[in-house]
Amino acid sequence: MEADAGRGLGCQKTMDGKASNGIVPKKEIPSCCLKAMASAPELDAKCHSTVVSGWFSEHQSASDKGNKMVYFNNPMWPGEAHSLQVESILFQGRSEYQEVVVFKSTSYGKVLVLDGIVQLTEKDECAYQEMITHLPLCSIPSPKTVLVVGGGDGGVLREVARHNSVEHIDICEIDKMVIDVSKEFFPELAKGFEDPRVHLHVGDAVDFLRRAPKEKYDAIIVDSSDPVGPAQELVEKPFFETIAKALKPGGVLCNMAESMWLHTHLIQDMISICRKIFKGSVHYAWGSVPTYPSGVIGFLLCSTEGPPVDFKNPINPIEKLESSAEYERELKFYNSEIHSAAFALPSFLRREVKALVDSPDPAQD
Ligand code: SPD
Repeated sequence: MEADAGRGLGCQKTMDGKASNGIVPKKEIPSCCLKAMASAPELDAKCHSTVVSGWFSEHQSASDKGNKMVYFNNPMWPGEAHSLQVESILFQGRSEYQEVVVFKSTSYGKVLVLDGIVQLTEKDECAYQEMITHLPLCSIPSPKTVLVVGGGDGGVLREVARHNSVEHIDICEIDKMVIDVSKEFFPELAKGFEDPRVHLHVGDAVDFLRRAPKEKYDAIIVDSSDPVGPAQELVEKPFFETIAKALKPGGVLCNMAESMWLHTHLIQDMISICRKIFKGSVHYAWGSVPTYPSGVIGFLLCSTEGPPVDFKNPINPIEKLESSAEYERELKFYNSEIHSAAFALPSFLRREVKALVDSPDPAQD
């Protein structure tokens, strides 16, 4: 389905071609995010992606109030505009869970947008997928069983597949439309699904983890969208508890953990919750992704009680894998130096993180 750039995406069509009225149900915001959005009065803001005059603006949500278009701030980053120039809209559809848009930008290649929020662009996806995958997998000696939560575009699978020690990869993605759209428009990411070690489960990860065998995984990677909409439960305590149970002793979690510039309270909450649940260690790392709000994204790294994990000094360095014959695609962002550097926190974040945790871990200092 092709649509012109320069026109609002208010008139939606579902993937099966049925027209929809474009009304998105009101979204409940979790308490941790309410703190982050304390200054946003638009609780009824709708998450429509919007293209106006050839520009996609992530901050905007459009609402038609009596024939007058009113634009709201996105509750996750009030008062900011993140825009990309649009060459053409390649796909727009509405799944059971969210609005899915793919467009071609003039400077970042193709862009995947869910509920009005940029998930990836062809130009900078490498930074996010490589970091969220290799930070955990290079921190343990020989990862064998891995679970990816979300990650329906396949980019994280592509990165996990670099690790020869891995024997089994489960992925639980709730939205099949994301997988289908990625296979069609982002083959460089979706090729991750082709690896024979991958087992795809389309469904709710909260449910999947509740039913997961105890101590099954060496590593769990939570590659979710922001915690508004389908990913809401993925930053809450019960979810982290099921993750800890599904990990082996000394197993690791890497969870997408937003921007230190925009979501300090959410980060504090996540660290605080995880410090109670993960008896090994809990750390925050970050990296640069230019098309995410504020240009950075964080990762929460936790380990369960068991063999200690030294997150800051990779025991399973990627450079060792890079020299192996099966290594096809060059890494663009991640290396062992970036790995260690990712744990260095700016002074303001160090202070804020330290102030909230119950028993500060000296390693965070
Ligand atoms: N604010 C956007 C955060 C998006 C994180 N998920 C991206 C999915 C890429 N595999």
